[in-house]
Amino acid sequence: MTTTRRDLLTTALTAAGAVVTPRLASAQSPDHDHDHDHGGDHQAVPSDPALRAKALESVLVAKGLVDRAALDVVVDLYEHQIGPRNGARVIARAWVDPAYKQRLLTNATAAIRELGYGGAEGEQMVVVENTPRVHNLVVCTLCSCYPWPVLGLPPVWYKSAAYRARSVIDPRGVLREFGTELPPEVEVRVWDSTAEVRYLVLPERPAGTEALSEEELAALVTRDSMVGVARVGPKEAHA
Ligand SMILES: [Co+2]
Repeated sequence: MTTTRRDLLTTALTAAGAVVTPRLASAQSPDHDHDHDHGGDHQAVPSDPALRAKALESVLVAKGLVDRAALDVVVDLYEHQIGPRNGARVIARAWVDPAYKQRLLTNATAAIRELGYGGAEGEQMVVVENTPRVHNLVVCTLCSCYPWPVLGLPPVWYKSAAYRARSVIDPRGVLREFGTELPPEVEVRVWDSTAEVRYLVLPERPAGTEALSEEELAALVTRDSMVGVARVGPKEAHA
């Protein structure tokens, strides 16, 4: 018998659906409510939407309607450029404007909206400040909750089972793998995102940047520094 690509995809989608349902049911808990629509990230096999997206992409590419390289450019744009640049502007504003920083730390959602950013996946924002004594790290232990309006799409590593588990068990080890070595006296705080609350790290402003403009400061702020896996260095390449 001939097995078509469509049959394979149908089988894969059905199998994924069968796995997803019981896992999702058991993943619900009162203290970490994940009653939202990216629950597909909760299992190891690709999620139902991911499989559908992949199937759709395959068909479009096969029919010559889209170019895979062009798709990669679009994803890169949202994942690395547009999204994190919004967050970087928020951080730079906080660095130059103490009153804004205060508003950001007390009501992040409203302060971020002042700069025009908000909406889906960012309705309830909390900003946590790095200091010489405290370093903050953001994770979503159950799936991939992430503040889209300020950071764009979550990177693949943020969604990985390894990052989600190890950020809690061994945050310093995870930070080391990202090249971030923290002195032992610095306290590491790990923030577990939920469907409701999304966290953004306010990194420390690097020394020697007093003469920089707000725009130049924003250019130093990387996506990774706002998730907390990195710090902002004066010579850091942009995200
Ligand atoms: Co989540």
